[in-house]
Amino acid sequence: MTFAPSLSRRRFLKVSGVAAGAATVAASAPGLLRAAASEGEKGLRQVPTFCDICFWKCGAIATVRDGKLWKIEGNPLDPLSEGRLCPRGTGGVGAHFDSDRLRTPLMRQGPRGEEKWVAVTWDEALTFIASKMQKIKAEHGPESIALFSHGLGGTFLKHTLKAFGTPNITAPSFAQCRGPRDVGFNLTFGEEVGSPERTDIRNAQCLVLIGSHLGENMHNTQVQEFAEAVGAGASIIVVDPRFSVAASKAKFYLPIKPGADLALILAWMNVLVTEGLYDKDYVQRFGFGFEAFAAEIAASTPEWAYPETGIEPSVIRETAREMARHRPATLVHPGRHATWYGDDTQRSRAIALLNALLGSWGRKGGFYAPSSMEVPAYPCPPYPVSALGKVDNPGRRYPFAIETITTGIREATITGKPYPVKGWFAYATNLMQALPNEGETIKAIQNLDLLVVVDVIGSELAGWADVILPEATYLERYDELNVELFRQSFVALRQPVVEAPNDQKPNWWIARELAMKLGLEAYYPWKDIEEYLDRRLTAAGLSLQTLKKTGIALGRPAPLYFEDGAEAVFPTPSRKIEFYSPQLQAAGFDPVPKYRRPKAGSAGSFRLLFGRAPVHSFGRTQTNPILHDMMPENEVWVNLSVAGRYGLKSGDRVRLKNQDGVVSLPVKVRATEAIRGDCVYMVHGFGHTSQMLRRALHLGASDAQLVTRYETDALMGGTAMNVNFVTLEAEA
Ligand SMILES: Nc1nc2c(c(=O)[nH]1)N[C@H]1C(S)=C(S)[C@@H](COP(=O)(O)OP(=O)(O)OC[C@H]3O[C@@H](n4cnc5c(=O)[nH]c(N)nc54)[C@H](O)[C@@H]3O)O[C@H]1N2
Ligand SMILES: Nc1nc2c(c(=O)[nH]1)N[C@H]1C(S)=C(S)[C@@H](COP(=O)(O)OP(=O)(O)OC[C@H]3O[C@@H](n4cnc5c(=O)[nH]c(N)nc54)[C@H](O)[C@@H]3O)O[C@H]1N2
Ligand code: SF4
Ligand SMILES: [Mo]
Repeated sequence: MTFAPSLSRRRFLKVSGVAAGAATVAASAPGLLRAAASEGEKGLRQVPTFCDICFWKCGAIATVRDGKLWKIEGNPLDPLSEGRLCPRGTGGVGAHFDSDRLRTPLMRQGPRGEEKWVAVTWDEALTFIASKMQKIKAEHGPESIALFSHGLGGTFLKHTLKAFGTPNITAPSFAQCRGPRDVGFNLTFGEEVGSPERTDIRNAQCLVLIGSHLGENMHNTQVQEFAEAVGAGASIIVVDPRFSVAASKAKFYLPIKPGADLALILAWMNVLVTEGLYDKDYVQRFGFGFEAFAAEIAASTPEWAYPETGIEPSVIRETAREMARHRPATLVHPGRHATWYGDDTQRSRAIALLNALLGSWGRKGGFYAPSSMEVPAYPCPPYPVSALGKVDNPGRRYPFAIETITTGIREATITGKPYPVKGWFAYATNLMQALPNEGETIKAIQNLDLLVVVDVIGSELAGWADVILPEATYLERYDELNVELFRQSFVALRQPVVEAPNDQKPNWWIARELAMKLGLEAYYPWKDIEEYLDRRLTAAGLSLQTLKKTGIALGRPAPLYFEDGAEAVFPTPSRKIEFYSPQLQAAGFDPVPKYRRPKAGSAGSFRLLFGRAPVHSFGRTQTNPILHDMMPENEVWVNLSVAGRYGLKSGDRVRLKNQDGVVSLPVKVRATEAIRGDCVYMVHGFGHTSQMLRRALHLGASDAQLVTRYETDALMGGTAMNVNFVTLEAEA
């Protein structure tokens, strides 16, 4: 049993010497020392913790002035933030002050989705939930309850539900996000790129971004390192149908036809191989099946790729040569949100292979070897083993899935097959915006006997709940420790900075109380979270007392690159980098990626694309008063000449109508040359419809609402969402 899920199934690189007592703890952050000195005099208090406005978990220092939360900044000791937070992190204090916060547990009155509630006590809410769970268990087995949980905060609820006996625990970060990438890299190198990604952007001399819109995607370390690389004169190649922030820093900008990336990557590899520009020593030492691979891509010339991609053959050749010139310090970024067109695992595999040709895996300026600290789990009884197994992927229909598939659980909830699912818990995930086709989500919810949502605000999903449990925000609670695989190993503590303003409770308390009501006391041998954290930290040679002061402890540095002694291991079946994949061939898939043209939309329609804005996280920050003020609504990017044809100019409002007749809320047009004419683009997370989100209600449009269609990746069950088309409808 592991109780440190962030380490399971990923390579755990043992750092020599990071046994008890060997971890290095810096005395104190410089900023903290100053603050400690001033405490009392000016009524200032500083508390190190880590951010939760997104899943990057940057180390931070919060300042309380005269008993009130004042500001939050980066913790200079933290290797993720290096002392600087992104704009969302800085605005994170707004989460505490948000007037749209849930204040007390709520139970549904009237039909599901009507958003009529009665306030109840925690004891009433948890007693009701526990008795419903026992009833479902008695009728259908414990597997009949599923948990959707996104992020570190869900650790203890996962623990309670595993102890209850369900194996059906999932997050949208696999099948709706990075799943295809992780599977594609795993099939090729035998390892994943992880989160935070093991990309050595800082040292890259050539950085290739295929849709990875760093600068809008604000994952802190990546953006800071991107800025460093640009400052150091790295050659940047950006491939995106939209002129992104990253594109504005690029030496080469390739405005590709949406969905044609695999054709471009195959053509790049064709150039590297036919011109003999790839890293022959590296491929010879570490590669498997190179000859068969080379034969497969022989026909994928730049001339072949041109009509598919819209990128001139001369540009394809020139950019391939640019990559070769800087290898192995050429990093083709693996991306993160990879669920685009349905061939995503194969596209990700092609990205992995391109990196392999450039010799960048395990090399400086490519992909480093990450390490993590050993922080032993708190000893606990083993979880019961389910006789039925997981519900999401019957018969391993998606043979290469390596995590539980959210949409597989949704499907089982609708069909009752392979067995019925009657209860859902959702922790820190808004499935109405995260999963494609909200109609299917609603259909599944209608089949449930119990839907419990744990959130800080009343999301769209909370609107459909039977019981809503209000959580304390990250600034008001302890959480599980953050131990990650990264370039520098570390352990970080989240601790309360201020008290929760109303009757909100932290997840560890909620999960523990629920376990008590379910008779699962044996799984909570610790009396409270402080005892739990201290025991884990003590076992690692640290203590809660020290971490409360510093927020973070660093492990010993480990070699990052093959040339420095990092072990060149490839845990694939052949123990090599699989240019040709016998695993894929045996399962009936292309052993070398093949391009298939994505389906086009009907005449006069535009492909709907979406992405991030620097000041918002998904659909979770629109009611945060600080971040709301910076960007209250989204816009739809429409190509300037297309807009002209429709008589539209920037600031006009339109509605988007998709291929299935779904019509969006009115949204402002941004008429711009910075996007191709065959697509439109908007920032994800707006167009809220939950009445509980008063500040954000009906502002902007929701991409999720328009994503009624999706293509399922046959290898691993990911749901590709860039397959919807819209027309522009005048706003009356
Ligand atoms: N159409 C469309 N769908 C997408 C995407 C897209 O761009 N477009 N992106 C995909 C990607 S990349 C991902 S990773 C997923 C993300 O999908 P989700 O993980 O579902 O992300 P959010 O939609 O932000 O939902 C997070 C929920 O957590 C709540 N929350 C915030 N803080 C806390 C807290 O401290 N405690 C608790 N209990 N709850 C909290 C928020 O209020 C919000 O309701 O969505 C995927 N789905
Ligand atoms: N500010 C902020 N930052 C975030 C998040 C957030 O919510 N807010 N969420 C985080 C999470 S969980 C994730 S997964 C990442 C997601 O961020 P990324 O992985 O960087 O990007 P995507 O969301 O996949 O893609 C969006 C970009 O791809 C382009 N694009 C669309 N279609 C195509 C295509 O066919 N080909 C190519 N080449 N490009 C295309 C779009 O124009 C856009 O620029 O962001 C992370 N960072
Ligand atoms: S990237 Fe920004 S929002 Fe995410 S954890 Fe770091 S500071 Fe917070
Ligand atoms: Mo994501």
